[in-house]
Amino acid sequence: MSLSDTIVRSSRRFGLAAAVLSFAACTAGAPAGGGAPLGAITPPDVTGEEIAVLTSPPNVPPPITRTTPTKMIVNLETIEKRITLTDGVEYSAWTFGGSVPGSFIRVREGDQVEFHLKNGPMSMMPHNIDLHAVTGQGGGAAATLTLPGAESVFSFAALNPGLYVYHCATSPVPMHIANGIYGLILVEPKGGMTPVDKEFYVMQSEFYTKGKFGDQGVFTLDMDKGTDENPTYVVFNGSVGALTGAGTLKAAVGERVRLYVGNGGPNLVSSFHVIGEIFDKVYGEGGSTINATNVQTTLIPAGGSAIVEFALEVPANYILVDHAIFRAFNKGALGILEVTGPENLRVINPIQAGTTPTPR
Ligand SMILES: [Cu+2]
Repeated sequence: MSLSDTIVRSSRRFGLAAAVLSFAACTAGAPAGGGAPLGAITPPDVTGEEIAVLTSPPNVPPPITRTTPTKMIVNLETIEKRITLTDGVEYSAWTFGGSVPGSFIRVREGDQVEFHLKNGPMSMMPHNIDLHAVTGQGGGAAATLTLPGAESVFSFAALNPGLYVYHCATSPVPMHIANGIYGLILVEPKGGMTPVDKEFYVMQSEFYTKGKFGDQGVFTLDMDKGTDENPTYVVFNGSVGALTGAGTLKAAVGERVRLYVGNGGPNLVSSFHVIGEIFDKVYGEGGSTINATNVQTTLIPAGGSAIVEFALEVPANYILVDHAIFRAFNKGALGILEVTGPENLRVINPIQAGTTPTPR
């Protein structure tokens, strides 16, 4: 089935009138012609300007060392492209910046962000962006509905520190999100994040395709499975094995690691766990406060996030999972953090393997 077939069927399912109304609501308040906002405001405490460094998962832009707010220019493009969910399984995805999840954005509390959203010239669909870090209509969606080949611009104040999901909110919203068009934006607190040795960007999400896990072919969204919340794939960073093999995350004994973890959904809540580790600190639900210590598994709601930190005491292959465990071993939500360095037998000591039966 083609993309256009899918959207027509989807519109029928949602009710075309509702889809059109919703679409109109999304465009209300957008600047005429989708151009730059009238009367852009620069608060008196905002000085200079920077172009935001954007990174593809699992990479995170460098920490912000500025101590004063600036005008931060973000350039992000929606790109429709085919991605690989697993060997022999392709999916016609919609992305921010060409990756699933989309580019990681890092700004500072107090920054005035000038956001440029381009929609790639090869796109078939309009797209917009709802950043959960934004206060105001649609989190920016109302100001950014962008046709293929066009660009929208809006500005917002980064009022609240935290780790926020962003996603496309063009109607039908579930279809856009299910097709992979989401990512994370970190608003660093004014005092900055505590320094750590390694930071990684991990985002869980689901894909809904006809048939079973591993069935070969090129797929688009199966709206019935999406509505039933019955995903074929549950993955970290957009594909089965994105964080294993060549994509394995790497760190060393003695280092402190911070994971910025998001959940694009569109439906499931993640029971995020790292096998063999304990989260020393959790910024629950991606807020700016460490509200839990010594945590085994943290819940990450659909459209939400968490920041977890831990020290590495011994070498191991630590395994990132959604501890709703069939999702990890049967649907793809599994990654590896490979840690090398000296053993510490006080921390863990394999004394005797029970692989040889002892005579009775
Ligand atoms: Cu979209």
